Parts: sequence; structure tokens; C-alpha cells
Amino acid sequence: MSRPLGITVSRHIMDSQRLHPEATGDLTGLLNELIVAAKTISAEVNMAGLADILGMSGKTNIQGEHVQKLDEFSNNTIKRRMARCGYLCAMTSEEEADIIPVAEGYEGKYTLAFDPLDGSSNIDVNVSIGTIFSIHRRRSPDGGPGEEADLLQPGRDQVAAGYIIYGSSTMLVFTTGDGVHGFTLDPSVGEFYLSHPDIRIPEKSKYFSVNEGNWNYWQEPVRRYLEYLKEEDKATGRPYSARYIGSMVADFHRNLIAGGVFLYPRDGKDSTKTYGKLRLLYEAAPLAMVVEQAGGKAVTDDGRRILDIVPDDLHQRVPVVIGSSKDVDTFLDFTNGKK
Ligand code: FDP
Repeated sequence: MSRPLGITVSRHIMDSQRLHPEATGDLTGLLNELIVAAKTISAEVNMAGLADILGMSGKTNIQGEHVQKLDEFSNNTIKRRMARCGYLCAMTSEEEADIIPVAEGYEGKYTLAFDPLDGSSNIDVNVSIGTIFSIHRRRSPDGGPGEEADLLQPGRDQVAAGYIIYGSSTMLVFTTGDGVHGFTLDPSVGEFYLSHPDIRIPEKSKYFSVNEGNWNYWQEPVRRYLEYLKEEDKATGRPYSARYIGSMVADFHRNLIAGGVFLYPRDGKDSTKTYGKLRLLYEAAPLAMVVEQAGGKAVTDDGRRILDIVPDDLHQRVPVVIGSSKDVDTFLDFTNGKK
């Protein structure tokens, strides 16, 4: 079988860089390093089901090496690779409480926020999981280590954002502010090839993704919106169907391609849950940039644009409603009291 001469992700990034004569190539270099980390994680995720058979689920493997849990492995893979890539000044990860410094002498002009393995409750059951990333230009002067303020920037100032989904195939989906493009990993050659150029999310959908187990904890407009989606009305394409995997990357990706609206509203189960569950810097903001670049919308459950929120904490949580633009608009009608 002859292979198609596909466009690799490196070629795509280089071609995009050519459109910006002022570009130094740093963002290209940064993305390429991140892609190597993603391929490493993908290979490990694909081995996950074999862990027990190969005796690698305990603390030591057959070589006597320490074996890490997959989320720990993913975090370390990104952290170690990116700390010496020379393009970053600081990082933050879902797995670490504090700002992550880069190696001395390797400080660059960007920051990276990442969720190394999103959907962790699905790791052991062979359901899609993913890595989410967000890149900003540092605010502090170039040179020397970055500061927390370099990471606490609103999503609208991201220079690139995206995710890698480890599913039936591994896909990289990202934007540098010039549309959203998807690449599928050919594991036999270890390359991501352009498979989904210029992704556009359908304007209106027939799917909603939400954990309805939290129904009793939601606010009234959220409940009424969900009730509305479930009512029968042929003219507006209702009732909608439910699709909820419980990995944000997987739910989001499905909706991006097939159309849909994903919600994780505040649920008030306890006092710490008044802002929902998802994290702003490395879950909500990057996916909000992707969805907006694809023609969709992302807001909070009280109608604020996610990309406009200025973070005050690295691990800040935020309620999220994200997806097809008309479906998010209908949600806003409920929060604004128009419906
Ligand atoms: P998880 O806790 O499994 O890591 O990031 C948090 C997250 O997954 C999202 O990926 C997912 O959308 C959500 O939590 C699922 O939460 P619920 O189990 O409360 O529905």
C-alpha cells in the first residue's frame, strides 16, 4: 500500500510561520517540542491496557525501574522536555500547585499552561483522554525566569492553544489564531498529518454534553435550558440527544466536529464548588480559543466570555458553557431572562 504524501504538522507550522515575516521561529520551535512530548505520552497511553500483563502497574517494572502513573508520567514528560526547550520562561500544570520554573539559562519568551492528562477518571477504562495546552507571550521583560503574572493572563491574549486527544487514533488540534487545524498521528512513522484543515464547528447542533447527575445542584436557568433542549419541537430540532463521556477533551472534540454544546456549570455541591469544576488556565481558556477560532462560543454560566476573564490564581475554576454558537446563544437567552 502506498502512503499519501500528507502535510506533516511541522511543515504546516513552518508554512504558517512564513506568512509572518516578523516571526523568529520560537513559537514554531516551542510547538515542535510540545509535539514530541505528545507523541511520547501517546505511546505510553497506548500501552496502558498492557500494563498489568507486562507487570508494569506496580511500583517497579521488569527492569526494576520505577513506574509512574500515567498522569504523573505525562506531567513529567512535558515538564522535563519543555524546561530545556529554550522558548519558555515559566509553566503551570494541573498536577502542580506552584509555578514550574524552566532550567537556568534556558529562559525564553513564552509561558505554557497545561493539563497533562485530562479526564483522569477514564484512564483505567480505555476511554479517550487528552492533553490540553495554552501558550502566552511573557509580560515581564525577556531574559531571566518568568513570574506568576506571566501566566495569569486572559485567554484572549493566548498566542496558541489546543489539545491532543488519545482516542481511537491520536489527534492534535490547535490554533495559532489563524483557524483551527487537526492532525492525526500515523503511529507507524511517528508523524502527525493534516487530516482536518480549517475546522468549523456546526452553527447549531442536536447534542448536549453535561453531567446530569448534578441536576439538583444547578441554578434555575441551567435547569430550564436543559429542560428546553429535551422538549419536543420539530421546528427547532428538539429534543436534543445527550452525549457525555466525562473527559472534557473527548466531549469537546466530539462537539467541535459533530456540533454540540458542553456545559460544566457551577453546581454548589459545597462551598468550594461555586465556580464549577473546570480550570480556567489549562482547560477552559485554551478550548475557548479553539472554539472561537472554529466559529463557536464559550461563556460562563452567567454569560461572561471565557476569553475575557483575567485570572487571579493559577488553578482558578470557572463554570463553562462551550460549543456551537447558536446553542450557546440560546443558553444566554435563559441566563439573560429572555426565555
Ligand atoms: P477528570 O476529573 O476525570 O480529570 O478535568 C476534570 C474532568 O475530568 C474533565 O475532563 C471532565 O469533563 C470532568 O472533569 C468530568 O467531571 P464529572 O465526573 O464531575 O462529570
